[in-house]
Amino acid sequence: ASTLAETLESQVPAKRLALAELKKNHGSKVIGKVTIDQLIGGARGVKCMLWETSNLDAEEGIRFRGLTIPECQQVLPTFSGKAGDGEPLLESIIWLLLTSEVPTKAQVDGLTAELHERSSKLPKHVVPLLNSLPRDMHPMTQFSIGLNAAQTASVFAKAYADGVPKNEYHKFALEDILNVFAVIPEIAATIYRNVYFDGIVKKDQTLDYSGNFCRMLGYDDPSFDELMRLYLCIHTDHEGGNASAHTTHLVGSTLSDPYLSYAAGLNALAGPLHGLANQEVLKWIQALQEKFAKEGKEVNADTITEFAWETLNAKKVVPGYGHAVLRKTDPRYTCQREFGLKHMPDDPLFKIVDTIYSVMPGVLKEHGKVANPYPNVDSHSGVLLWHYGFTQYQYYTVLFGVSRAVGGLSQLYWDRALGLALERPKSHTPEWLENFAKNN
Ligand code: AMX
Repeated sequence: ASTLAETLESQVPAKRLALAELKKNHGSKVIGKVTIDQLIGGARGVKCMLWETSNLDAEEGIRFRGLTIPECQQVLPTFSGKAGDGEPLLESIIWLLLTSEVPTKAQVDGLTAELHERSSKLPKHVVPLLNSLPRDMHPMTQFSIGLNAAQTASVFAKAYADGVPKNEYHKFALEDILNVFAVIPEIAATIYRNVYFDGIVKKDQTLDYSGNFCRMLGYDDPSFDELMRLYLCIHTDHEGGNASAHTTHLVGSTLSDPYLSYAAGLNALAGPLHGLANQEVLKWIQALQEKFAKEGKEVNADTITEFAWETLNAKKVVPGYGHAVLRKTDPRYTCQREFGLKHMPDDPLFKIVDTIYSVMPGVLKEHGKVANPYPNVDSHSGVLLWHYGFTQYQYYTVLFGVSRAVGGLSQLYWDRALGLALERPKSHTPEWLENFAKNN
């Protein structure tokens, strides 16, 4: 089997069997308990979701199908064709997340060509609809509207309406999933070009997915292409519990099609405690620069510390720091820092981010509230984009959204292939909890 669809189809029977056996032989085993704290506190740490594509360790960070980010950088095909020579191609990560196998360059090239071909499946009404939206509507709102509007092309929804049997759902889901991957760069680029430029989107399908996306956005710099490859790879997946992935999975469990499921995920990503944090980081740094420029002070460890305390004392969060699961520096932060050291060591904004990193964990530890005082992915992504002239930070979360589609929807394939159930946890009223607490 060498195409993506064939590779996946060949894996489905064994996976189904393994899950059925697990359920039959061990279904009643207890893997955790839930406290009232957890019920009130956003279900932190509650084990209640199956997730194939990646796993997040509090100390070590993310592994995509068992591979750390540095391992992915070593083994996955790159633009030059040689593993380890540059950043992995997004198509390699798509293959890895979906199949759990490291693809060959030929397989990746085949997928690139397939996605370019599928990009013509963007329904004709979507770009005119995007063109009609107000320029001051947030780019994430536009993205969500664009993807929802593209849903008219869903083959899953049509197959369901036509009465396709349940054990075939995944085949139609895969069609939609690959089509979503293929059409979102045009939706995203149209929004960028409309809001900030002339609305014209130019493609170059001789390039890979990320390179072509950069041309569509209007960038033509091989070093920026590499950044986009890295950016799109590391934001794909962060196990199942994060809000965008979980929302996609939840909505998909109602048999809503992949377009509608991921559009819901985008709305979750648009929240400031989640994906929007990357724009908030840039806003925070700009406010800091502005304040100290007015006061005639330079931005250094002392002034950054002062500004951090101002933020905390105003009961606001320091964007880009903290995490619901991680308890160490996010490896997605580290690999972006390494990219910065390699490509822009003297960039002033890069240096500010580095200085923030040198003081913020100490400040947050002293503050004493935060479970994780270290930076997350969003702390770094904006400044790298800024270096290449991509300064429209209100747009940054859209790039995150292009990438997160890959994780959320790769899992959605397996949700349907494994026949996972409608998600429906149990809620309790405060009265029930109080009563329970009295008697236990
Ligand atoms: N600055 C200030 N206070 C913070 C903080 C930060 N960066 N991170 C957490 N806290 C506060 C919380 O608001 C909470 O305060 P409360 O008790 O008054 O409600 C307290 O510390 C304990 O929270 P926690 O257990 O450390 O974090 P959490 O699991 O509840 O939330 C997260 C995790 C990411 C939402 C939080 O750290 C945060 O708001 N960070 C800033 C926003 C951000 O960077 N988000 C991006 C995360 C990555 C992503 O999804 N893209």
